[in-house]
Amino acid sequence: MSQKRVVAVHDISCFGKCSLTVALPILSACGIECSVIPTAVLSTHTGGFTGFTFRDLTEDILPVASHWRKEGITADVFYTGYLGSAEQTEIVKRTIEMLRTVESKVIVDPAMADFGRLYTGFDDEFPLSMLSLCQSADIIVPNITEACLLTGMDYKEGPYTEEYIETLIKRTADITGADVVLTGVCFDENRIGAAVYENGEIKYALTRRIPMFFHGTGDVFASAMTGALMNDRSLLSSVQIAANFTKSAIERTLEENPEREYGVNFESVLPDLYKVLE
Ligand code: PXL
Repeated sequence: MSQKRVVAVHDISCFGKCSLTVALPILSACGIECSVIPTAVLSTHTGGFTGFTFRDLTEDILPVASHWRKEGITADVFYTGYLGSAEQTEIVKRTIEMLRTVESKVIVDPAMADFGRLYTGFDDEFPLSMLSLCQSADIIVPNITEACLLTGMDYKEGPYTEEYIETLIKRTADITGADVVLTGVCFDENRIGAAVYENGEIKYALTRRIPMFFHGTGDVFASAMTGALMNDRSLLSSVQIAANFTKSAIERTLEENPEREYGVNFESVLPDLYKVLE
């Protein structure tokens, strides 16, 4: 069987371990060829830093796609994350339409918000544009805040009731037409993970909860999930692998000197991910 290829469409945050600087090493460790379409270059990510630079690469996206199309370059999976503007969501949708085959899958992480708030730089109209991209996806990976912004449901802090999570995930699936992996799901103080909505059924993949927030863990999770899926694991099994991997990366970071804005030490646990998928 030939090596599978993913096209990862995210920004490059030059410092801070998220988006492409996380997706590339994790997908490579999963044995997947990771081609990239960078959406922007920032000096750091936008959470917890001020004064970051932001080079918008919107103008480059369609020319990259046109060149690839001429070369006959396509992918098994298109995996999108942080996009710099509403205009970019439309352009990324067109890019995927230009390059995909009927067999290609589309995974969208609507990376735009957390803790009930949009990330710095996005206005209140942005979630509507992201919804449109989610509607062209096979699988989406929102956190609770993002699912609330996509559906218009009220954001609540955890721990959650099963009723809240099940209503939120069903509404997200209904409005997008995609399978949904809802992250940040916790029913008590001890366990956290994701809910999976697939074929009308809800299942959970939880792991030990570490009561600390680290930046970039959503990207670590979604990249590991994509890598596991591309190694022919089921969606639920991929989500459990990704939850365990993210938890191990957080544990490793805590053992060292935890610096909140600097992301997690996923590099040290990459060999475990590789072994699980072998
Ligand atoms: O991890 C999500 C993310 C990706 N890229 C940039 C971000 C963030 C979250 O804040 O700012 C630039």
